[in-house]
Amino acid sequence: MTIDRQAILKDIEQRLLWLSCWTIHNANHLREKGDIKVGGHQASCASIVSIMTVLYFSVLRPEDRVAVKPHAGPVFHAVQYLMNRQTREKLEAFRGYGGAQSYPSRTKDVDDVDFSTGSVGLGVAMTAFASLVQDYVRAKSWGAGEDYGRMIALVGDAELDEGNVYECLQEGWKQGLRNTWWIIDYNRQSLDGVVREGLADRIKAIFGAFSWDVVLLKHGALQEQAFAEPGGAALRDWINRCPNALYSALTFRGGVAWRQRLVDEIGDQGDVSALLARRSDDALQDLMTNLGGHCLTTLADAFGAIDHDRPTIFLAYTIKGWGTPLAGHKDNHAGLMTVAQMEAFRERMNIREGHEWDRYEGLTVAPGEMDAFLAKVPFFARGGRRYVDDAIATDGPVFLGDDLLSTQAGFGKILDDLARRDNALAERIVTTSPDVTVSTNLGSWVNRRGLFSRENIADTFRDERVPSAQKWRFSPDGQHIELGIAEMNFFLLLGAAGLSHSLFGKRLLPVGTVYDPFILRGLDALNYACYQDARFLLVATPSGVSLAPEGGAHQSVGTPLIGMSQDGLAAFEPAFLDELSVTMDWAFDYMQRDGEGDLDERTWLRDETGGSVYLRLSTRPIEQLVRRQDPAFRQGVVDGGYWLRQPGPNADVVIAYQGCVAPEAIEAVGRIGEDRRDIGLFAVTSADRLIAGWHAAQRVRRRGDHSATSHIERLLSGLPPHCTLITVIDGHPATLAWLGGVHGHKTVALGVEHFGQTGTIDDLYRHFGIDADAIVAAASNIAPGRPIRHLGAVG
Ligand SMILES: Cc1ncc(C[n+]2csc(CCOP(=O)(O)OP(=O)(O)O)c2C)c(N)n1
Ligand SMILES: [Mg+2]
Repeated sequence: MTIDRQAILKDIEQRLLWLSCWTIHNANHLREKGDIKVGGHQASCASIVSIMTVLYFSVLRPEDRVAVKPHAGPVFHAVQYLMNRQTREKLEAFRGYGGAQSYPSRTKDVDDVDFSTGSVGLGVAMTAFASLVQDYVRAKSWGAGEDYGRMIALVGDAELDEGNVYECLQEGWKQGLRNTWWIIDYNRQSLDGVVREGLADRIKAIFGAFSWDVVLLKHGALQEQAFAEPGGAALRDWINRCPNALYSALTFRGGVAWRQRLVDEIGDQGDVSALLARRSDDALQDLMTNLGGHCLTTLADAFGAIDHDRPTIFLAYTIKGWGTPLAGHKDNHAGLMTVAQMEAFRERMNIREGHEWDRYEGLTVAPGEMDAFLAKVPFFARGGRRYVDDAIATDGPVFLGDDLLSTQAGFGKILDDLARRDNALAERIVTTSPDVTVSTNLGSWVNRRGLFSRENIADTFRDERVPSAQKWRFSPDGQHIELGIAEMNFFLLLGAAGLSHSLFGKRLLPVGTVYDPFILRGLDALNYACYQDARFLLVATPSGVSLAPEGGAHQSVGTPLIGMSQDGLAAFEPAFLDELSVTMDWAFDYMQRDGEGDLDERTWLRDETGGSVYLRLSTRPIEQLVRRQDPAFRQGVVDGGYWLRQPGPNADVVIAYQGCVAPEAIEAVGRIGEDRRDIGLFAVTSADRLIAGWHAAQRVRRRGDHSATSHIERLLSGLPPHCTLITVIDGHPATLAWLGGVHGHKTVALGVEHFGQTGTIDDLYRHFGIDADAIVAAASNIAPGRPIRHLGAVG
């Protein structure tokens, strides 16, 4: 670094420190919003400003992507503000309605956030999967683009407590992870306190074991200089022996306290005493807080020295609250400078009152010099870094001719059909699965399209002529990414692959298969992927209790409710193959939409914006009693439901079902129909889309457009008031129980509320009361009319 450059970077670092603390202060003390304090995080910002200064203004290139630790959000916004890419209005409204977000958000912020963060640990691992996706895309004939970027995570040290970080380490090692940097803001403080001694040694050992390079940034240049002075070695030893908590406490207390302690413990009246005596109290505080993560030169040298693509972790020692009166206090995580402290801080930072938001306030270099410097910062040289890629046309539904098949098997056959095609759709599909590739029916797709790895790996079993249905050949052309069992990794990969068009300019159509109950294992990562607006098709089997003898531990009860409540995810549970075919074709299109948020005036769904899709499928083979491909059928399937048997005007009973209990519902209708008039049978393909449309139409009506009517309101509008709805699902009954609320019909909701019981499908359906007998009994008990003759035995 030249002297000038160093001065400019120092100025920028101080501007970032000021602006981030001011943004938070402003949101808490100045904005009118009652007396609610919204939390500090000034200390979390202060500990990482030096690192972010060096990265954003010197080291990064436009192709690099960064996940910023959640509580450094204000620093990130300050970086963008300095570059004129964030507005003062948004910063003044920080954490407010329409303002800059507390934690960087791809979807809600306007300033080019690469990866959202917030749930600690996920942004960290996301970078590893983004790197894997980068490798995948660039290995393909259609994937050429800009240079390989480094996927960088700025990590709070407490984030390393999150298990998903280590799950991803193991996966990364298997996949030959590269171009990934994790920079640990090692301030040795979390939310509640100071981290245990010796964490650095554990980190070194763990990351070393997975072939990461570990770079320690413990001391800054000032400290290194002092260590070279007579007595310096003793000072170095003392620092290295000093417990984290004591170091933090002395930092908080300042120069006088340092001197007292150091004199007490290593003051020898000789070299060390002289070394200390040469420094004022302020200079001593500067020296002792000059850790590697706060030294611009040390940081720039360390990042600049990396001339390889191996994954690298930088352990940058920092001080939480560095440069502020909060420095080092163990309670400073949510701490906030008082108005008086902020005043003193303002003066020390050379900020004139009323000029707090001025971009160049308090600079030591001339504004012209700063202008010239900022105009050439490499990271910002190309402007915005959000890419787009053309949408890929779908081929229309692949209809299957089978008479008896499960939706899971149907899914495998449809993918197999797509795999035979030589077109863009087949080319851009990438599948993945957490070690359940074969058991979720992806086998034939993988046989045709191969597994991805950067290097060719032969299929040993095939070469050794061991007969196997699976051709397990790895190559750069492969289109299946095989993951270990960790479901967090699975959802993080879907998240990264589902952002490929935006991150790398090349669209992928990710399809992930998982056991339905284990969605829960990766739930936060699923939520995280949706929050970032990643686009993917999630296919989950087996589901419910219909997996039967497979065992109680694998039953999923609440997943339909997850599908309904997860924002950004349209959930379907088709029963018949034709429904599945229509849904999959629609899904590939829906995943690629990026229109405005206007509501569809037929369904009142937000369909123009698109999103991800979840198919809850079943391993239960079902006789294909429904064979339809006509437009009305297709529309009904996509909108969330259709009449399998239209109710008559005097219907006493309507049976509504979702998913693989269709045969039970159909049988029950046949039996009830003899004794009840006009009975209707309603096939629900997506309770999620039905309820979303209903709620949206209600909102539109409240705003004055009384003509707004949703799909479900139209479908149920002809039912007489006395009609009873009986709903049934192999899942939590609340999924469909709300149907009665649409027009005020009495409802009996059948479903599963307990898990763990094993048995055949017949046993379990009887046990949980979702078989035809139970449906008939419900109709007999509750709906008025003469007794139903075909009641059968109810267990
Ligand atoms: C999954 C999750 N659990 C809990 C929190 C609440 N939380 C926010 S920050 C934090 C501790 C952060 O400590 P660290 O990572 O060391 O950050 P820094 O010290 O740099 O602020 C916690 C527990 C969260 N954001 N995400
Ligand atoms: Mg910390």
